[in-house]
Amino acid sequence: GKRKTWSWDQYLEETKTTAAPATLFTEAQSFPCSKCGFKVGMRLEGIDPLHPSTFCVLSVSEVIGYRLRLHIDGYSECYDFWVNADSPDIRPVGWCESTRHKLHPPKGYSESQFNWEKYQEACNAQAAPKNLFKSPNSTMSTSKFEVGMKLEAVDRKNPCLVCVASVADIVDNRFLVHFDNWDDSYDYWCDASSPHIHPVGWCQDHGRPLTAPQGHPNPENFLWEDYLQDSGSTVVPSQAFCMRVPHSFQVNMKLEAVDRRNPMLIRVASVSDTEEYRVKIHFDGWHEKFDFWVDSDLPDLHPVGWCARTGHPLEPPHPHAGPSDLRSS
Ligand code: MLY
Repeated sequence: GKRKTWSWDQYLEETKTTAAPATLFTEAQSFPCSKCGFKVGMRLEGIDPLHPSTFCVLSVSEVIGYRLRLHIDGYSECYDFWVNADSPDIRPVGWCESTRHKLHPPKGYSESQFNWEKYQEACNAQAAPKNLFKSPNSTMSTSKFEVGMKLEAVDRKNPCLVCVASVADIVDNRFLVHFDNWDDSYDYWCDASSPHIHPVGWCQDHGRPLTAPQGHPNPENFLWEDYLQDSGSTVVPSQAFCMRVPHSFQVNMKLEAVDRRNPMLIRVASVSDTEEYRVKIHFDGWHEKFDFWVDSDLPDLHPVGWCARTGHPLEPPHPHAGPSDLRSS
């Protein structure tokens, strides 16, 4: 049959629903104010999503609208990942050297052997121009955070656990939370307003269990005082924490969201449930068993119209018998 072009206006009217107001979204989720200048083949440096403490050599593999598929040079395509063009997780060639971060070389190169100039020559590749990268906005300060300081943090892979953690790195307004004696796969970058981080003593004050470092001799009776003394470390001062206010998304509000099973796709979506700092995302027309919880500031959520504005295809609601079929004629 003939297929009319899908439109948000018509869909909102037919379903008698409303778009989540653009003001509810963070800057990283909102309409970008510049075009994406990245081109396939350009090289850059950036955070490996599976190892957030590691910066690696990346190439742009695909550009769709304002989004990039990035490839970790020398590794399988199965590790490719998508970011928005203004992601703080990507940096120009030479950034690691100038900020004294270790750069993880492409597979097959040793760290001492790797040299960007020679590598670019060998690959006949261009470095992504510096002006394509978002310049850091210094709205929130990390000045009270120092590498090595201790805190209590939610393990986002096991969100019911609040654990002994350290500040492992600081870049611009963000720092890397690392869980003591665990590998870096649990690490995450956040800023001082994150609801997932707390000062030392928070669990005790709130009557909640604190997960001790891995291998702690007496995890049931972990004592900060002893641990700080034994490790010779200090704590993040409590004034450094400035937890943001809860989001204002409401159930049934519509938005555009990246499909996490196939992250090249952005779908028509709804908020199906809320918590203070999280929203449950439902893909319209799909079974609710595919709904999932995310932090409300996830950069993969966008206001209605984001795809049209940035030149990205938008996947309309899954067509089955439902309100969206009313429009077929
Ligand atoms: N069941 C998981 C729990 C890991 C928790 C790690 N956190 C504390 C950083 C496991 O043992 O792998």
